[in-house]
Amino acid sequence: MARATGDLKMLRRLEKKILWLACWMIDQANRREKVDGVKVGGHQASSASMVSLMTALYFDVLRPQDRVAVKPHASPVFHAIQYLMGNQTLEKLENFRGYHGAQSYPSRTKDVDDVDFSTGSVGLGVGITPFASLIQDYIAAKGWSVTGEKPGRMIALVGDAELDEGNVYEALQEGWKHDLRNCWWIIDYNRQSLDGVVREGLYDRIETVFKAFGWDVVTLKYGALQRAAFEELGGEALKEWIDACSNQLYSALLFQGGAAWRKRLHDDLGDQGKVSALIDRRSNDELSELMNNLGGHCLETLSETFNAIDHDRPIAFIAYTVKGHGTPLAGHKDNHSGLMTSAQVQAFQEQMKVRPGREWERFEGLDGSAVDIQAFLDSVPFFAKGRRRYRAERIEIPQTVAVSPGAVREETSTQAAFGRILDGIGKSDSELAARIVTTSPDVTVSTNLGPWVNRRQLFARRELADLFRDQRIPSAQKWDFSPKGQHIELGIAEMNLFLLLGAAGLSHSLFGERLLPIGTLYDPFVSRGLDALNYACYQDARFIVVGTPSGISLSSEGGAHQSIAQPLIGMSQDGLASFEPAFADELAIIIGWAFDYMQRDGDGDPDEHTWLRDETGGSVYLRLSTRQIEQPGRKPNPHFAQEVIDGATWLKEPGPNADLIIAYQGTVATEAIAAAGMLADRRRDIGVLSITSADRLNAGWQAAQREHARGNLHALSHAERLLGKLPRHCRIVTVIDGHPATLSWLGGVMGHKTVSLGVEHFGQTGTVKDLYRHYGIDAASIAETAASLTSGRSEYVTSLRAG
Ligand SMILES: Cc1ncc(C[n+]2csc(CCOP(=O)(O)OP(=O)(O)O)c2C)c(N)n1
Ligand SMILES: [Mg+2]
Repeated sequence: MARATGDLKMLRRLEKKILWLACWMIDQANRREKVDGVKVGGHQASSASMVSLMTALYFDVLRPQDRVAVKPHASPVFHAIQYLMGNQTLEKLENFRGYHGAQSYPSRTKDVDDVDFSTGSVGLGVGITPFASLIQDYIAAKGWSVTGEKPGRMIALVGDAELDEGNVYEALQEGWKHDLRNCWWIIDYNRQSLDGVVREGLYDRIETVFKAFGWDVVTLKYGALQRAAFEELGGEALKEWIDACSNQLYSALLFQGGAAWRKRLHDDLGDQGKVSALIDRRSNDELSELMNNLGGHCLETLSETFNAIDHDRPIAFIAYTVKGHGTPLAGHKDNHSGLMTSAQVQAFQEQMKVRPGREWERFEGLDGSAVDIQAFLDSVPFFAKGRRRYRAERIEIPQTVAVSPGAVREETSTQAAFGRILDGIGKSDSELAARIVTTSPDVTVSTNLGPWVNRRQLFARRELADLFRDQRIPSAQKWDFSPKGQHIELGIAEMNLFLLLGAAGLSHSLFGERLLPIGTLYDPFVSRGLDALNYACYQDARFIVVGTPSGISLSSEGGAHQSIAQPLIGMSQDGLASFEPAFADELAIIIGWAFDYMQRDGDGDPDEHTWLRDETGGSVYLRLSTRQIEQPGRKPNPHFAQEVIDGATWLKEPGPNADLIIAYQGTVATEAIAAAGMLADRRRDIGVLSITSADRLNAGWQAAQREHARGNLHALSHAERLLGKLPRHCRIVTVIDGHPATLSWLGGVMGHKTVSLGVEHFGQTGTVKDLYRHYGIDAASIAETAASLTSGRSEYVTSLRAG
């Protein structure tokens, strides 16, 4: 129940104010001078649809530990609420959708008003809430909860068309497996999407689906006014009519208003005495108000229903609403991007009793005293603790991680080394080991997380022993589930992996407890979860994602399992530092660095050594391989370690007269080294550049160039330092088991002619040798390419082939 009847009155005032502010914000944004001919936009109708729901939630139902993903197009409503509470500035509202203004879609990173989850790509805000709840449970199970609160509810305010997104159902299924608690999805069931009105009968589908996954379904169909009318004589007939009415017709009548309702109801219900009298007792305005009084717009109903929930089972609330409710846009099927005209805004303003010039004033047009309203706002529980952004202590990284001698063998793959490094950490009782949480979409064993999981076990809210072990059936995997476990095993859906990494990677900020999440998946399937990866990065979640195996080096698996574009994804994804080391010693250094990088949150100036913004930190992507290759057997030193992190190091330093260098990234190191060997008798000074991160090498170069443009001519990036000492005539051949564009930019750094080898077309089945030859990344092809760049080509190529 709302706290008191007086509160309900107050909620109604706030509802009116929030609707006004949201509509005015969008209106003003669209009245700003268009400098570049691009419309500003905004969603008055989508916002209006959610005003009552959000008023009830934020001013009555929510508690500080609750976390909310707000439907993207209700961003103005959210900002209006925060503005009323003094958490959003007038300047930013006036500049909604403008440069440094309040964001079009709620953004954790770009908005100042305590956004819990960013939204924008429909379905993802919905999908992250079950995973946030799982992480909340995980933290509680470890006895860590810094807030000491009872668990928060992870709430998604869902546009009904968001339920078209497949990731929503993937999340439902995964939630069921993990015994999901404390998760509410409140569906703004306005039966409209962007292009129009949704299919009839959607309600039944939605209800059935949720129930199938073990959710409670609570329907908010009729408001208090409607329920009262149904109790009147003839009310039953009216209810039956409403229930039978199609979405299209209901919307159209809502748009047309009272007179249209009267005519239609009379036409359909005929002269049925009682119900006709029920209709005739009401004026057109009253009739319209009655038909608009759906559950999702009735503060009383909303408040009562939400506050009455006394359990932690997941709930889908289906709240019937009207898109554009309370505005002239209500119900029209084209209203998604529709904006009120000037005349409509003027009339709306008069109706809201907002005097010209006072449009932004917080209490303008509200009845009741400003002192009383302010006193009410000051007492709202949700805002009582101020901004709910936590910080967590930094977890120490033992030096041994970056050295990990156990990971290095004479011959090994980066994937095997990864497994050994994690296993080594798992053996220790360090704080680092305790804070790592791993996860994988059904590829735990095949991505080499197995040894770590055997040590650290699987997480579940309830204990579940490994039946095979109990039955003494030999198996390499010892999988006990318990609240102590540190691995969260997921089903195959990669979207869920990235949503979970997103939620776990925000744990320090959402729950005040640092987790160091590591997720593994097959590299090509990074694409399957790409939007959720982007979403996690956009929210500044912190995690390590390991794509393994990768490339055509996964030779016998064929084109469907061999990744090509992933190095470019790694380079272009903001918030993600990508590495593809060739050797185990490099990988150990990178992992040690990554644990630290994930925990950084400064915002100082770029590092003058690399010109990267390393103070801010971010997430890390490791592209690894199952291909076993001979290891160089080096002794790591600090200089080498720094270069590995900066993105490149000379495997073979070029001589003073080098006319060729071979630059490689990843497991084709062996081919690059062999090619250099084949060429060495003619080209003593040949260099081999080992690139551990095209991403960071490139980013440092870009940053230094920007610094040059600003007039700092001393800015020198790592790439410039490495390539700057090469003679001008020197050629570069680059090679990668991935798209060649990953490295082709190296030619632009100092203007050296460059040829880039790699994979551009879908892979094949075969041996590594077959495939490297087919795609021209074997040693002979590299050497041939090098030869073609210099004089005396034909004779030289002949000798190479003969050799
Ligand atoms: C992944 C994705 N695809 C497309 C869009 C474009 N889009 C924005 S809103 C919308 C329809 C939303 O309808 P609904 O969720 O019912 O919200 P309503 O506007 O009715 O409140 C679409 C298709 C988007 N934001 N994200
Ligand atoms: Mg809708």
